[in-house]
This record gives sequence, structure tokens and C-alpha cells, in this order.
Amino acid sequence: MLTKPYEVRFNSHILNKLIKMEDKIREPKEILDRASNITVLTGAGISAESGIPTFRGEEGLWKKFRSEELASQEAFQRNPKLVWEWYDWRRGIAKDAKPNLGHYALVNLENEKSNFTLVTQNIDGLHQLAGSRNIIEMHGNQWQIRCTSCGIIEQNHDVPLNELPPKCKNCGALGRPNVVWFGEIIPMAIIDNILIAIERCEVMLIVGTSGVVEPAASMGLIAKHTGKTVIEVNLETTPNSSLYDISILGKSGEILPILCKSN
Ligand code: BV8
Ligand code: ZN
Repeated sequence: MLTKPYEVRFNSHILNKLIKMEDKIREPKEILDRASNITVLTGAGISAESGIPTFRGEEGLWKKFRSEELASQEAFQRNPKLVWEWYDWRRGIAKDAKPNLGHYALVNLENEKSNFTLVTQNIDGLHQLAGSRNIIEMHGNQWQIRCTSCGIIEQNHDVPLNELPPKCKNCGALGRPNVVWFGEIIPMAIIDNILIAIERCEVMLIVGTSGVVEPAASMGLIAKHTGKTVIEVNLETTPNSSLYDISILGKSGEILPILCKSN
């Protein structure tokens, strides 16, 4: 509320929060500003503020099934319709989801840096929607259907899916989500590109991941062991937080816009 002479009243709580935030971000921000080669790894936490359930948050359960139970070949062989109902549910949630300030801050950082790679564990496609370019989707993408027989990959954004389970438009065989399930190896080409991006970077930024699922959980440690500076942004500490150089606790949608803001 503006009162003459134009004294602006700040809510001290927000002001203190902002000042404290600026303080704990000053050093990592300087490190990021100085670097020209940056590699980022994101997890479900960066999409939480876009309304996408995380895996380990209480809302990570679907019909009493744990993600690991449904995201597996065994589950698909046992009941492909059930697995597809789960992906149809997740696509339904993601269909109207919009990227948040955390996603956009990483687009800004990519525009500022000569070498930037964004590795994501997320299959929601929100980084692309925000405008990120150099993306490695290490666990695939839920908007792609891969044929279990001829291997053709179809882009599909139908919500709900017309047919559960969907069939291949080329050979009529069963379609599966083009994602990496638990117990499935990640294609070597993808692992190679990630290791090259880690090898080449000066700073690795790890955002919104619990650091439980391998091999993603080891990426930060590989960066540490190869002399890179590793900065973590996460709502809570993770098993690797103490091994990283800096761990900033808080919401990525609040922290990244400040951290990635170019001077
Ligand atoms: C493989 C695609 C070779 C599908 C996914 C025993 C020991 C070690 C490893 C294993 C083991 N047994 C089996 C394994 C291997 C297994 C694994 O790691 N299992 C875990 C559970 C122990 N890994 C595999 O199977 C991988 N393949 O290893 O092949 C092999 C083969 C056979 C046997 C051995 C080895 C394949 C893994 C890929 C699986 N596919 N997704 C789909 O999505 O449906 S994994 C999926 O879960 C996601 O992609 C992601 O990777 C993971 C979820 O983790 P996060 O993204 O980190 O999300 P989470 O909810 O956990 O955490 C969110 C974080 O954000 C929290 O910390 C929270 O505090 C924070 N947060 C929340 N809100 C915010 C926030 N932070 C900031 N701001 C906010 N607003
Ligand atoms: Zn086919």
C-alpha cells in the first residue's frame, strides 16, 4: 500500500527471507557466473511446482502401487493394461502442466553459457516446453510410444489414450512407453554423452533429485571425483549432500531464478 511520500512498506518476513536467500546464494552464484561449461542434472523435484507428483513425495503412490513396481518389464508382462493406466494417469496430470520458474531459469542459464548440457531423469517433457535445447532425457519420454516388436517410436499426446494398451500403427504389436524401466539398462550412447558432458563441465548443478536411483545418483559423485564443483539445489538434504561442494536447501522454483540470473 503506497503512502505519501512513496514510502514502500516491505513485509519484513519476506524481506528477511529474500536477504537470507541472497546470502546463501551469493557464493554459488559467483561460481556459476564465472563458469562457461555447465552440466545440470534434474529430477522430479524441479517439476513439483508445476503440479507433477514426485516419486518419493507422499503423492508419489498410484492406487497403492510404488513407482518401482509399475515401472518394470515384469509389471508390463504381468498386466500391460494396468501399467498403461498408470502412464495414462501421469500423462493426464502432465498434459496441462506448465514449466515453472525453475525450468525457465535453466533456459536462461543455457542462453548465457558457451557449453551447457541439461541431463534430466524426468519423462514429463517440461524442459523442452520451457525452451531448453541441449537436453539428454536419460530415462526417456512419456509422450513417446515404442513398439515392442518393430521398435518404431511414435510421438503421441492423446489424453486419455484412445486404446489401452495402445498398439503399434506400423505392425499392430503392443506399444510400450518409450522410457527406461527399473532393471533396464540405459542405452550406452546416452551414458557416453552424459559422461562427456560431466567430463567437459567446470560446474555441475544438481536439482530436485533424491539421489536414490542409479546410475543418475552417481553422476554428481563422478563429477566430484573428476575435480568439478558440484552445487545441489533440493528441498531437503540427500544421501550425497555432504559430498557436494554446496547444498542449497529450498524450492528450485524460488532459488534457480536468483542463482541463474545473469548479472
Ligand atoms: C539399471 C522412468 C542396470 C520411468 C525411472 C540396488 C542398489 C543400487 C541400484 C540398484 C539396486 N537394485 C536395482 C538397482 C538399479 C535401479 C535403482 O537404482 N533402483 C533404486 C530404487 C535402488 N536402477 C535401475 O534399474 C536403472 N537401470 O541400473 O540397469 C541394472 C539392471 C539390473 C539390475 C541392476 C542394474 C534404471 C533406472 C531408471 C528407472 N526409470 N523413470 C518412469 O518414470 O516411469 S526412475 C524415476 O525414479 C525417475 O526418472 C527418477 O530417476 C527416479 C525418481 O527420483 P527423483 O527424480 O529424484 O524423484 P524423487 O521423488 O525420488 O525425489 C524428488 C526430490 O526432489 C526429493 O529429494 C525432494 O526433496 C525434492 N523436491 C521436491 N520438491 C522440490 C524438490 N526440490 C526442489 N524444489 C522443489 N520444489
Ligand atoms: Zn511395430
